[in-house]
Amino acid sequence: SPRHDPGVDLRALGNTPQDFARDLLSNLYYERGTTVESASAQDMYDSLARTVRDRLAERRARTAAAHYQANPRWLYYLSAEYMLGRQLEQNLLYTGTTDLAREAVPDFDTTAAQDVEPGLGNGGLGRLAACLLDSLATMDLPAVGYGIRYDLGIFKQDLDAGGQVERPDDWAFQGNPWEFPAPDDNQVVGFYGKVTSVDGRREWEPAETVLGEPSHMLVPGYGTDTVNIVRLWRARAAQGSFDLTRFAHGQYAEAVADVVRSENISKVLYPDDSTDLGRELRLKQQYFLVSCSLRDIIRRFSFRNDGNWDEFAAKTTIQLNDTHPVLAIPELMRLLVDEYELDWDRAWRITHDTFGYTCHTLLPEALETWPVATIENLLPRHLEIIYEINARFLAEVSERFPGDVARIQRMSLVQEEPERRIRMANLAVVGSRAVNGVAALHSQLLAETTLRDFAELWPGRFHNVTNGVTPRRFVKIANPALSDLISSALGSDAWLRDLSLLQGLEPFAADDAFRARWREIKRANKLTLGVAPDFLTDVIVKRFHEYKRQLLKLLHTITLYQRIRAGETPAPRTVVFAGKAAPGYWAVKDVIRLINAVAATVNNDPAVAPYLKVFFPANYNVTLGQRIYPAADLSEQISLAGKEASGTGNMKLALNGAVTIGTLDGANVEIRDRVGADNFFLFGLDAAEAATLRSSDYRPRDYYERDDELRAAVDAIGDGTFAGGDRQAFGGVLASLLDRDEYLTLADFRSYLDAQAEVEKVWLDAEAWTAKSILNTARSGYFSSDRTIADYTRTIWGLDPVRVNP
Ligand code: DL6
Repeated sequence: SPRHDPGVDLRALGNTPQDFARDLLSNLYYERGTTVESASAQDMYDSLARTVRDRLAERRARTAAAHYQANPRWLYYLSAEYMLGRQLEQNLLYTGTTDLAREAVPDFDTTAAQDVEPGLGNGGLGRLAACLLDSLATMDLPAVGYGIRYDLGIFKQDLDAGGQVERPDDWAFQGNPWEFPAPDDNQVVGFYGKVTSVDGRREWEPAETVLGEPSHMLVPGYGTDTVNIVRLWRARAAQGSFDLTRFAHGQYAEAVADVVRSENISKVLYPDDSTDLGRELRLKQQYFLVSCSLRDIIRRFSFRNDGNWDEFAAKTTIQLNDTHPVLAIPELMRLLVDEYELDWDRAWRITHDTFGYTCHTLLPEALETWPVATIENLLPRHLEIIYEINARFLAEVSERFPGDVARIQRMSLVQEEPERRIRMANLAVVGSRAVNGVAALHSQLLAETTLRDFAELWPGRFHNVTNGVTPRRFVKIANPALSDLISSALGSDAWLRDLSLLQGLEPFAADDAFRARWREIKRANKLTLGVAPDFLTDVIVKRFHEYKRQLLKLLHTITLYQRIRAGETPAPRTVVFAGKAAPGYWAVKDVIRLINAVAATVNNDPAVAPYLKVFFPANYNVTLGQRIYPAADLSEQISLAGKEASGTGNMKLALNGAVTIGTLDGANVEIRDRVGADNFFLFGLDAAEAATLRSSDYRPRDYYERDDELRAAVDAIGDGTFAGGDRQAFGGVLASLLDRDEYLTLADFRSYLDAQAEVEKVWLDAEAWTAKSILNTARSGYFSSDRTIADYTRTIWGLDPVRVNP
């Protein structure tokens, strides 16, 4: 029977200034129990958020009704990470209530500043997930994102004496008004225990159970009434876990031990995995996400399709965002075979037809593996199922490649040496009907290197879907002045839903007045960021990793510094570094310390001040990114070719009119193809050359000895110039550069400096630079996540839009 009463008009909320102000007051009175006069900034923020949220909730109800009616094929996106970014400004924009809110709220800016970004992810992978959800809703596609509601998101980065210090990110400490808890949709998740045979069937009796309690946040589409959801699971101890007897005996810690153990599962994003317990906790998180989500997916399916399993894969497509949720494959098999009693072959057909897997890396060390012993202990039945999948799979490989033992060993789901481990990427490929990389080069290299054996076995299974970013958040919200200029040039804001329309800006690259206005906006954005408005703003903002080569940028910065000290007068520039390093990744934490040491020296040298500044704002996150991209002139995408899967910062920067200096890596290749070689500063080895050099007898010291400027820059790191004379301070960085240089920084140094000389030449011709900047924006429409979703829908998901009745 219909759950939505057609007699009730939920749209009574209305959008006049009076309606909006009334609802705001009502939330202030009835939800916060306060008045305008005594409201704190938090009270006002919470009430405003609820007022906006209620408008989305009404659309959500209509979306749910439309979905119920259509009984469509669904996409379920499983991801351990979502970097959602701040919600208030987005939701004001999507409900068209920004002006109403500014009018109704006494001090809007203070109120809006209370909005906290839920940092439930690390970097590109998590932000991509958020962009894809935005585009799915915008394109009216029925989708649910599933994830974990970590109590503590990605750590907050502080800089202490230039070094990274991690502080907990208690993002929901003040509550999260955007969230709807649904405690009665909870799921029970088991761990440990034993497997027995009962009437010829395997039965898992977990020794420990935990509740997964969902809440959801709304994911509105832009320019449409569709509002999808992202459902986040939080671990709770079963009711009655509190030990009253122990508490009565004063054993307070023991009294809550079970509660704490259960709830630790969703306590932090990526618990430290340097201990066995930490590693087990990560695996627990992965299974927790998968188990809760699959049961929820089956519940949703059964509700409309009456347990007709042959329809399951037709109605359900599940995308695995990297390997973190790959346990979903054996878990679905377990549910189908053990709980719903389907035979293995039928269960396997359904499972295989349901899953798609996106790989986000080329680094072999980033492909997850789990010790067999850990899985056996935590998930004994899943290990049996993985073995059975493996046995059947290897039989297929042997049949295709008889006697090819080496191939069988490479492809096996079980790595034997030096320790028996389960290879999650292999499991993902075997259990999915489609596998994709995230940029053309990445997908090509996956098929040629990392996943080559699989691509040979099943060439039709491999696809490319180049990443994209949402122009709503990263242009419209981040850069309102530029957005207005674009809309007035194009005659409408339709480009926000069809980013290919940006092409219409091309002729404006030759329009003097337009270029002047473009520059004015960039200048104002620099002032907002707090950097010198007339300096070239040169930005490298991303996670810290050796392959991303922040160190190459730093060597260039040191060279500029030394040239200025020697009397040269280069074009003034601010080098902006921002990003976090994994807490245990000491090699790059040293690089952060070194950058800040260089910054202190450079920024305190009056002779250098007119030409060079180094700026390292702490705690790079979505919010800070939204301030940096609009201010950038030069986008640094300088990873060693063949290492960056795609990158998405490169897209956000190009869309905001930054010109890229980059290697032929990841999506840089496609950016260059689209914006044109004349509007991109290319340097460095390509992927094939880099692979050849790495596998040869590469000697970084040869480069160091041959190049005077390189030697001077490296020597300055070693001679204490940036460490008050302490020669040991950066010894680790120095040794890694001169002795190993795994990512060929020294090999690419000279070519990089040549490209930077070209940058400077063009920059000094402001009109020529601005034309390139405009053409970068005009030709980057392809990098909308709407296009990414269109590609997924066409090649992998096969979804149809469901329109929501107005
Ligand atoms: O696909 C999103 C994003 C890419 O843009 C980055 O190039 C890639 O490094 C990142 N991958 C990861 C996962 N693992 N590793 N390494 O974060 O995905």
